[in-house]
Amino acid sequence: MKTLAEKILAAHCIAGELKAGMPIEIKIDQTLTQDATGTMAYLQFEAMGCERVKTECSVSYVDHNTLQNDFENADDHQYLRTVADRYGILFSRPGNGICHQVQLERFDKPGKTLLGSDSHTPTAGAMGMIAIGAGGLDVACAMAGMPFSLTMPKIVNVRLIHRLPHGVGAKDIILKVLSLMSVKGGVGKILEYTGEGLLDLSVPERSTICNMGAELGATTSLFPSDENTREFLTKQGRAADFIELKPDADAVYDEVIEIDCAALKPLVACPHSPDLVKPVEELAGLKVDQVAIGSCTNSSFTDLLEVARILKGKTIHPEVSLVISFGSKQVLRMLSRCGALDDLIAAGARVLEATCGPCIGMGQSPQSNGVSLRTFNRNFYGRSGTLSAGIYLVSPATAAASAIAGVLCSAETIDYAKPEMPDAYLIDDTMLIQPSCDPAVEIKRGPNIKPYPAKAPLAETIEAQVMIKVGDNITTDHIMPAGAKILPYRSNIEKISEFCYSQIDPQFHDRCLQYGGGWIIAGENYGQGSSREHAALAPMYLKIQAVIAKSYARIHRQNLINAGIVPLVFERPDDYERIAMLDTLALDCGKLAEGQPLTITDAKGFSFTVQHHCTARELEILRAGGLLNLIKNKNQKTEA
Ligand code: MIC
Ligand code: SF4
Repeated sequence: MKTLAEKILAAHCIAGELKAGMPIEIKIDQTLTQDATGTMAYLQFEAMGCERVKTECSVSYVDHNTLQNDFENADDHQYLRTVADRYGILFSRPGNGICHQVQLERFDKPGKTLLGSDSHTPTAGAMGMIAIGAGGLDVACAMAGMPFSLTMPKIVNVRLIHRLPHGVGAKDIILKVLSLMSVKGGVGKILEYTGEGLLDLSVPERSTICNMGAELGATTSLFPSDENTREFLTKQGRAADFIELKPDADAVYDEVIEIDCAALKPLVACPHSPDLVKPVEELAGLKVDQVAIGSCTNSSFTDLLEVARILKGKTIHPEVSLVISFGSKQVLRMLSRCGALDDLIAAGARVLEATCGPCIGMGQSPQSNGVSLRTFNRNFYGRSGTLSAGIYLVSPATAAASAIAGVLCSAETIDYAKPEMPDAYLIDDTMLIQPSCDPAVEIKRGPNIKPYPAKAPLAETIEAQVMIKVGDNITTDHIMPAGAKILPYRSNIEKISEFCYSQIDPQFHDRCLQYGGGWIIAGENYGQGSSREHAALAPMYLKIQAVIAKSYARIHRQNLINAGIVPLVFERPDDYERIAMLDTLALDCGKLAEGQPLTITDAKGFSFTVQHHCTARELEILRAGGLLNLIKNKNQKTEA
């Protein structure tokens, strides 16, 4: 009676009971990092004093910071290349593609576990593996051979029935799930897909669905490993990696959702949240200024071939700018060989490199008040680089049809053949560098690489002022924005902290310096979105000591703990209303104990109760002033 998630977790469980809500520890087989989170992860890994990585396979990708306006990004690439060579990590060079796409093509294996310092790591769930996003420090620990700690999630069964109609794609399935569950509906859950509808979905299509499970806040999403998986692996020259995996026929799930694919219409997620989903026909006719196709959600060979088939022989609307970024070098070469790249260029597409590009605000910001249709996964406020722009998330077919029409419309009435999986994928691993693992390798640190900031152990009491009060669903893009101006400072916490909260409260940084840090007060689902630990490290650097929120997104809560910032939860959500900016709040940290509520006093003359929900291990991390301190303390004890 086991679900597939339970089977894979049971095979990797090192400690704890696989019962929803209980703390468990699992063995991690594979890790991935990308350049925007990787530099910190490897600095932390180096600080752990290991001779080499202890995983079956660890890959370091360069895909985010590839606009090289100055020395910073190139410095990071050089550090990443040399540190990978030294410690046994495969290095995927810039140009080889977006981490999740390349990982799917070349490394994902059914039945394995993967931990990645990027929130879309669950993309690999398409291959029947448990793939989880985490902060860089957790990934560094996994590379050092430590197990990954998590709370056993609930398992939700999403049953797909019937075939998708023409012009409706995998993206529409996940947008439908988002409309049903919302951006916080997946917190503490694994989504396991079953049903006859999945037989029609190829591994790349499944990866679109798993990818955007991150937008639900889910721990991960998962498909069985079946004949479609065998086909994909065989065509990638990796038939030997295939094993069949599925849930038991009588598996018991905590929740069941059924989606009738045949009844689905093309959908669009409206600004500024991936769950503000409407049917395309409801917004049909909306004038479009930009169309951006690509990202780890929709940049597979078949996705882009579908776009090429819709655009073939046509010219995009004169008032639309169409940009395309490719998932990988494999995708780009295959499109080039079959002539589809020419169809895209002929139609007027502006061809970008195989990286994240506009998805993370690295160029191609839309015009003021512009409407940008994107096949990406996030449309958070400001992420595109233009605060006044509205970003709408759609499928590649809808994006292509709209690029021609100049207004939002679906591809349902366009006559084109949906691409099948190719007979074979083009295998070319020349941009993956095998590490030497030689201790004599010189690790090169340009001036952009600054050390991980130090943090003192938890103080006996926290008595400080409220530095910011924010509402519900605050994303890590609000806390620590990305984009071409800020992303290059990911290896320099002092510098990047200047931009903390800059898009919604430009005074935040200076206020923290003026008052010596303090508290953050927040609403529901605090820290949703990315895995960037910079959204915890920058506040930590600015001496934020604790956050009180109504609830948290999983990865951000863990990153706060790893950074030594106490994540507290209002026992009565109404208390949120009573607290104002600059109130002085006091907490006796000596009272932090497992399962015990805490009392906070507000100098205005009232007190209220908060919970911390921390496990014994998490409390140990907080007391040490963060996970790295705890590891160093333990190492010192063993050496002594
Ligand atoms: C994102 O899509 O927000 C990112 C950039 O890939 C992040 C990681 C980061 O901030 O570096 C993610 O999703 O975790
Ligand atoms: Fe890159 Fe965008 Fe995917 Fe993040 S969501 S990994 S920025 S393509």
